[in-house]
Amino acid sequence: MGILNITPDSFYDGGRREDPCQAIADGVAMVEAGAEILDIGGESTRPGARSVAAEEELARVMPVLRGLRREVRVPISIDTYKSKVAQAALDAGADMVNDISAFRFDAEMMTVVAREKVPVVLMHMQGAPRTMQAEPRYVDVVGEVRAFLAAQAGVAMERGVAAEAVIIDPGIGFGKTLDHNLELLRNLPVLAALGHPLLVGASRKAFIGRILNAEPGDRLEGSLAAAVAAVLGGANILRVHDIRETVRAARIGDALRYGRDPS
Ligand code: HH2
Repeated sequence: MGILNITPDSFYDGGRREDPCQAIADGVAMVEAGAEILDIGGESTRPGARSVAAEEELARVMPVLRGLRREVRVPISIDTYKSKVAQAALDAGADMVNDISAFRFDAEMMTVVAREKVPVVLMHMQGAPRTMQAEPRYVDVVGEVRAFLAAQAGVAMERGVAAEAVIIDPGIGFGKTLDHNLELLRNLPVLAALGHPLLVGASRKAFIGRILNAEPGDRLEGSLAAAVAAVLGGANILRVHDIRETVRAARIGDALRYGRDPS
């Protein structure tokens, strides 16, 4: 899953795509590099980020979504927790919703997903982006994330979303310390055992920077290592900035895990 942020302030690719034509070209290039899903986002949810109004988010993402829909055939995901944005994106040809709040921030979101019968990513986050890194606390991070994802997946399935269309995500970096992130990445099989597709988003995140003492622009190798670890732990979808490199690294992970090169 290629990350296509249309924001001024995302922690890695913010401000790169003020011109929708640039964003569309980047999306096409990601597909050419091997992305099998594109995830379009119009609001940064990095630690400390403030929310933007739905109108602003729509103004950022819709021209790009409409343009890309004409250019690529891969599924397009809309990265939003706002039901209004999700509905407009689905109406314009998006195929799935990536809700980092797993229905917590906008209760209407589950109605939209159920009515439109689209796959949905449900991500775990402790708190909300503005304050989530202040003092993340768990008694048992893996158990708590597992229980939350199982409960929210249950809600989606009660509303008629098929089990295989409910994609779960531990939410690396969302209300988690370095140790919490590592504990989750170490225990991905516990989450995979829930029986839903598993998505992991570790690309260029701060925990990699903490280990390597590196800025976002200098976190490629760390991201690739985390990607391979995620594949070995049972991840089915990797949400990443660097497509070509991650596809190649993940093929090694696939070969190790499944004993063959699936391509
Ligand atoms: N991470 C980010 C945003 N959306 N969605 C899912 N499902 N999982 C993630 O781990 C995830 C996500 C944050 O990364 P990015 O989009 O690169 O940055 P920003 O929030 O600053 O736009």
